[in-house]
Amino acid sequence: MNIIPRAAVINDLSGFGRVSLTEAIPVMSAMGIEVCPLPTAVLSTHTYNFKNYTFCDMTDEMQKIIEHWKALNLHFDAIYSGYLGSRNQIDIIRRFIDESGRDAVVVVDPVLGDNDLDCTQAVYSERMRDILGGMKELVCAADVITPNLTEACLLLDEDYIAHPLSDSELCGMLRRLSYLGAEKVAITSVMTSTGEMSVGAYDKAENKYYKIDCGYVDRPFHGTGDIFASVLTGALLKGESFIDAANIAVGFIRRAIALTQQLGENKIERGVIFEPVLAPYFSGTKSEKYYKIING
Ligand code: PXL
Repeated sequence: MNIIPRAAVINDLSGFGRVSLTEAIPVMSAMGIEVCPLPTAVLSTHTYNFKNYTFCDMTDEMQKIIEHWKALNLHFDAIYSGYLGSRNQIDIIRRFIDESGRDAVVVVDPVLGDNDLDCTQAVYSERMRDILGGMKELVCAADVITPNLTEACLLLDEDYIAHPLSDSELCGMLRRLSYLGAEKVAITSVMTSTGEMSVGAYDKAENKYYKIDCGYVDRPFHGTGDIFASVLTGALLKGESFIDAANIAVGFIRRAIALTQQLGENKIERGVIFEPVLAPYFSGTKSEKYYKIING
């Protein structure tokens, strides 16, 4: 461990729209983590609902950044990846993990899309099929994975589940994802049969399955998956257990969503207003307990 836990955070930098690095850096820094960003692309906005966004691919730079970090002999306590734009980038990150991730916690947020619609696109576009193939390999190298429900179905080659999930369906899906290799699995954006939006979590070592209640969410909010994975990684680095780290992440998102609704931010592509929540949240406030064991 470094004095301040250090994380290599591999994600895109989207100028407007609150996703990826513009969430990971402030959130994890506020948690007391040293964030070393490895940008996969630089965009004017994220790609959801915006037209004519700019996109600068950073693949060549990524390789150079990694080489320089290697020369500096940097030690990372976590390697955390999000949006990767090509199969080539996935291979670069896979090598980076193999070479420098020996005692780092490896968190892979397998960003592939959201909602059934995106799922369909992901299966039919050749580029996305390539990325999906790469992601399936990358998740094998992870200690922790955080797919949303769409991504979970894609990784498992299963049809998207449009109906609310029963606890046993959720547990089955968590278990099947864990067979891909990661010890700890969280599935976000799960509508459960009891009506609440939830995160499902499974810790293989403990053999316990959890459902974390995200409260009432009246529409999809953009960028919450990135916040979830960022807070989770930060909390793991601060020594929290997996379930407590996931619970802290859900608690933070619940507050950001509540504030976003209260302030009337009504464009889903702008993401959730998290900035005013950030400082007080991480200065000693205790998170409420939103989870319960649903198996094990
Ligand atoms: O939040 C996922 C994400 C990350 N990066 C970019 C995106 C999206 C989702 O749309 O467009 C560039």
